[in-house]
Amino acid sequence: MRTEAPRPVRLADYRPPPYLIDTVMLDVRLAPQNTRVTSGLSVRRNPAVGASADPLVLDGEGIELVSLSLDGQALAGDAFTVDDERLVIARPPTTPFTLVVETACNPDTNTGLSGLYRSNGVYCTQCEAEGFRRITYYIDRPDVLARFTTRIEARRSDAPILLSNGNLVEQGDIPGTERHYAVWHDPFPKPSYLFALVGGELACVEDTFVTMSGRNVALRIYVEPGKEDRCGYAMDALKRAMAWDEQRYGREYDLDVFMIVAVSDFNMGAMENKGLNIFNDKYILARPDTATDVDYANIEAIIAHEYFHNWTGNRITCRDWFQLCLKEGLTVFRDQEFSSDMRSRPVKRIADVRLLRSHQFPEDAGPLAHPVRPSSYIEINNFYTATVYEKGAEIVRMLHIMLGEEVFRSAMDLYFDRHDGEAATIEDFLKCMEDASGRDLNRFRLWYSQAGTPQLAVSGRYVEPEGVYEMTVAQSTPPTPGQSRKSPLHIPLAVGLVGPDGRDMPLVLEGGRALNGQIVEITRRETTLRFTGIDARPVLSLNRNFSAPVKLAANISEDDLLFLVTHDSDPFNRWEACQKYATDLLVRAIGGRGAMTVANSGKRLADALRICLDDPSLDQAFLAQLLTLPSETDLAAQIEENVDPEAIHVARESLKAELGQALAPVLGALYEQLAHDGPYSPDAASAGRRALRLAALNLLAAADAESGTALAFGHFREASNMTDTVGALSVLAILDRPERTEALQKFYHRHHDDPLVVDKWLALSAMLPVPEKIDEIVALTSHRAFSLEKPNKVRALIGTFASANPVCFNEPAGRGYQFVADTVIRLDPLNPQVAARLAAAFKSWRSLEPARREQARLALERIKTQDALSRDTSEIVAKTLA
Ligand code: B3K
Ligand code: ZN
Repeated sequence: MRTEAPRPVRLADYRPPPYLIDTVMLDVRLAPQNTRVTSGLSVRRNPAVGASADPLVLDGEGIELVSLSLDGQALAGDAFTVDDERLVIARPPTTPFTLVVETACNPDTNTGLSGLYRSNGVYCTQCEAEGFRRITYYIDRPDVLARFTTRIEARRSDAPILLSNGNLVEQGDIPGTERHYAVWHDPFPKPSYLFALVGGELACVEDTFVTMSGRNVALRIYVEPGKEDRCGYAMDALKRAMAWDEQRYGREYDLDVFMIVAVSDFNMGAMENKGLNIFNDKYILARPDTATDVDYANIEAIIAHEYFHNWTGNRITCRDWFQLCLKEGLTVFRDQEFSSDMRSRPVKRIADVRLLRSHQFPEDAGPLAHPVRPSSYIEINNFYTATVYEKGAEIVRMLHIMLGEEVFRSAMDLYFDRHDGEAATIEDFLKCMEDASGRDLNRFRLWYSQAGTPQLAVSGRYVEPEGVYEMTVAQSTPPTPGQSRKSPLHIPLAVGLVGPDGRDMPLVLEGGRALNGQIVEITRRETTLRFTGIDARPVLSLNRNFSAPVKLAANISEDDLLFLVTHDSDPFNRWEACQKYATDLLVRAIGGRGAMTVANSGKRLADALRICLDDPSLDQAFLAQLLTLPSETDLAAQIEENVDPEAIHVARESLKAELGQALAPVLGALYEQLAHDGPYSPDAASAGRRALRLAALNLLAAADAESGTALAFGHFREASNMTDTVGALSVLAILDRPERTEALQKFYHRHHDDPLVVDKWLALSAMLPVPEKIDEIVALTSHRAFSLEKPNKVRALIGTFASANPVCFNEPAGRGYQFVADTVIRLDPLNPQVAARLAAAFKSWRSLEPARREQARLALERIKTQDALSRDTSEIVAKTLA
């Protein structure tokens, strides 16, 4: 918390650290309000920087300095200075020395959940990005890599389990006391952000994994006692992830033990600390009656993501925080591929593209737009964004597409080989891609520095007499804050020409220019391509499998889109054509244009869907995606200006109703046919069956509120697993009917003592799109199930309200904005990271229609003028208003 304007940190100002730390001996004596940390650091000058009289600057925040000694001598008061942010030793020795720093901190009052805190009585840490400085004074930056030995001591009754990174080397009681200790040693040099420590009463679920070279690794998942029966799926996912990384990347685990601890209060999903991952328990605990299919899929993906970080992130880390996408984009790509191999590849791709469109595209189009590798930040925690993660993964995916699996793999081998044990940069990564492939990625690298979603305008025409299909692609990227002029990017565009019989035509470029499979690589502002030997008018299938994260505008007729829905050989593009068709028709309806066409179009869409529902080549999970219309947020992003969220909601619901009516017999039959009495299994095929049945229920309920409500209520009553329960409740949750209230009450009554299920109740309760009922949602902040100090509760209730209930969040009088702004203001002093994330819900305010825009601006201004706003929230709000 500060009053003066914080200074931005800039990539251009990067300098190597003047001092390095080789080893750290930490001695942590845990106590709820007064934890003592003694840190012994072996420090030397960085030979790469050369001899100079640099002071030694150690970061530290929210901790109290107890003592300080250098080479065994207490440091005199005039030899150092200490303030709220750092400890500076002006003239340290020129030869290596040992510094011992003793500090105190208070885990109990640490509501920001960064550094060392207690969650439900369990001590745990979160150090990324800059939390280690809240534990002890340190050179808290990722390019300082040290070997850590950690001794933890606590009262046995307070913390029977004591964990840290690496391997356990010693443990025992302290005679004559109620205390005990454990010593952990991590042989791998690591940056401080990967440090972790846990102490508490935890139950352990154990298994083993034999690595490809035959080493035995103990796998341990620690959870709150009593939750052991909910760890099976996480453990299974972990073993599959370990095997997959060996098979796909040749990467083996490197310690004797891999531990995961699940805690209930966590600022995000999980953290990849070396050998000791800490998870939000939402992404570990699952049982058929407590977790949905989506939860299971998330657990699988996040377990894999954190595990994969062991190589992409930990063994090779980031030189500085600007390089965050080096570990995050790459690791997201790796976890996406893992999930694709475990489940249906096209369905996973659809889910990822939905996420990109609903989170990253709006970010890229609004005031918070930033490059995948930003060039400056005020608070790094604000940059764990959809752009860094999801667009970062898309960039790696494009490299994978252009290089092909085999060359990409050899480039990754080179990367692991060349940079193991180092803190690397995007340049290092791209150099490996270039060296292994012999390609020039000079233009491609702009993807890292240029913000904004590229737009491709494509026009194609069939020149029948010449047997040529001609396609012109023009690319542009709209201006983003701080970047008014954009250069053309290197874009791999997967293209298909679908013949009248539905088969792909061979792609032969005029003049014999070679194509990389189906990939056309665009590098100029405008490119014209001529495909020869085309003997009938084809339909253009563009950006297959979403080969590039771009927005497309193409002159493809309604008829051609429907043809692609039913014929494209690329399943992703069958879904995409369907979304595009629905989007166009909804956007027209929202704009009040072409009402007649709209009615007709709805029927034609229903006909195409009917054909797909009959197509044996399509799996059920895919069909469920096909039946799900673009979200209200996606539609708002398409409309771009003067957005009226209520009009979007009404149009979307009425198209759902129209499809439900037109398809009622088929959907009704499908609903019956997909009923299943057997035991629950989380596998992809079973999840697909449930998803399709629920998608049918959704449309049927939209078609006829009376019978639909009854059907959904029946579904709720008969549900024998959480997926069906929540599926039915999500249908009811948006209906303002007594059955909704009754079902939600029953649900709460049944699960009120299970915090993760209560989160589902809070989220479902926040979704009613009826502005007159906002007060009921606001009132839930006083419910005993809610707590501002628990991030999962805040995200469930208020996060869902702001992101999944656009009608109420954007209520015309501004009450939704006031609710979210009030929450940000109350939360900011407690937990700036979560408050700032919530404040980012306003990111699309400028595209609203004028009355709402003004209300949103007032709410933002009110946050901005609060005293002592955190660096996190003030950066988001200032940029959003700028
Ligand atoms: N690396 C962590 C995220 C840390 C967020 C710090 N504010 C989880 C992950 O991406 O794997
Ligand atoms: Zn990550």
